[in-house]
Amino acid sequence: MANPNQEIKYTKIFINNEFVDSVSGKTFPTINPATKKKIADIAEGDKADVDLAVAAAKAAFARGSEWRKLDPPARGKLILKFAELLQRDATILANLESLDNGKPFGDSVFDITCAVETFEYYAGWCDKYFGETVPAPGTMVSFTRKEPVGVVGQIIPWNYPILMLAWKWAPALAAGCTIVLKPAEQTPLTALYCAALTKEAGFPAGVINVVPGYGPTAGAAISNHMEIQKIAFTGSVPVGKIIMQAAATSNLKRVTLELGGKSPLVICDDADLDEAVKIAHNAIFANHGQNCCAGSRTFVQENIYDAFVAKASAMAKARKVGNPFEDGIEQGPQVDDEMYNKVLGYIESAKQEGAKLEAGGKAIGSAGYFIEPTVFSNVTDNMKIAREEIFGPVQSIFKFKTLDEAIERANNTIYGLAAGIVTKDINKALTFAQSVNGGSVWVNCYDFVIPQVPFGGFNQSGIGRELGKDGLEQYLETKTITINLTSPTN
Ligand code: TXE
Repeated sequence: MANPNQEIKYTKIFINNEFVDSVSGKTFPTINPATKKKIADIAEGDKADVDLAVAAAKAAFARGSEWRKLDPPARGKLILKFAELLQRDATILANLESLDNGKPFGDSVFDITCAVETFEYYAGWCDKYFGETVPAPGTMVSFTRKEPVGVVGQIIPWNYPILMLAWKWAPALAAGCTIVLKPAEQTPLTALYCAALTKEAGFPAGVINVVPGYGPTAGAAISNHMEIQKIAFTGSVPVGKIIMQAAATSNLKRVTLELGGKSPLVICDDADLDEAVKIAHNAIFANHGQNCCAGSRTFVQENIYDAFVAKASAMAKARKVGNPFEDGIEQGPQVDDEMYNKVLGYIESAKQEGAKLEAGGKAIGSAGYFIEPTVFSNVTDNMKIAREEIFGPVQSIFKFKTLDEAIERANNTIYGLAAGIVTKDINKALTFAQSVNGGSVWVNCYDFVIPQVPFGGFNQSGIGRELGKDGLEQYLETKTITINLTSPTN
């Protein structure tokens, strides 16, 4: 049952299977965005704590350690055991997620289900990735072997706290790496709870470490660390660039980045209008618009434009916004005052630049960070809301004439995370899918993300892929072994 009074059990840094205070003794508050009230004080990790966590992860990864000696099928079973515990405590975790992040309780339950599925999927990979035998001349025999990259640093955002943790931990553990994770400062609660569950599942000490704290301190200590071999980051483009620079100037650690987007969703005039309106609504308003692959540029063909705008506005006006723990609520508050002010700023800029406000457009009350589901029509390509990631509940509707024009405008962005098209014409669908710059393209659907399929961005939306086999490979090194036999093999 949804319970806003969920007990907060874990507030400290998790290193070597123990919860400890920060070396500095400092803490930071985590805030409930629905009430602006403090939920708990959390131990604030910094460089000294990251150093301890990396030392623990390094020891856990040492040759001959319990973790390194664990057979691949046993590693898979351990990951499955952890998935079972996540499922057992799904309600507790969903309460913590909704308290910390503000998303409706039902959405939190869904995220936890997706997290469980991600661990189950990668548990199966532990004993199923192979090297290759390579044709070599004469007496030479060459083959490759996949090995874990080692100690990995992972920095995650606040929009899908437990799901982003799952996307990071599951492939890293399947590959046999050890982990130092920093959750976002806005949402540390579920990561700390998950840390406790890894101990209960039986992961050896040091395999998984969680250091809550701020980006420029704890985050920077991870990205600059000389003994972390890979960093995986999800967050903003500017921080992605800082992390890549830090990786380059420290020890050339491997880098994967999952950054922002300005994803186009194209609605053709042959589409079923009601279905198209629904797909476009969910594409932008899911998770309060705080979604890296949000369909934040809705392109609608000219002869259905007015009808689409009318229906999309009606749907936005009907969206239920309120207390995330109440039944039937579809949208809670934005995550914090910074995002709240940022989104309201974008709404103001759209009004000033001449977009037509069709729905919403302002904050709701002042008790929490609530913003009305907002729709703008007559949005043009040069407006600020057309170019920058808003990360809030703001639908921007553009008008187009031909598919070629829509494709060109869809690609006119620094990003390239995702794209969608709604049409009954397979030719249009495939032409679009093959021409648009985006790591995921959805036809007659949107946001279909499952553990089996790779996810990630073109251009400044990131580097590398998460999920699927591609996601696993980011945590593996290829080693080539060559043997000179005493006599030719053929
Ligand atoms: O992101 P940050 P913020 C986008 C979205 C949003 C904007 C800003 O457009 O409006 O980013 O959000 C850590 N070294 N996305 O400020 O700062 C930080 O502590 C190392 C898209 O929340 O990138 C947190 O753990 N780490 C997105 C994480 O980076 C640093 C999800 C993300 O924070 C750091 C979230 C530093 N110098 C926001 N500075 C997506 N791709 O889904 C911060 N961090």
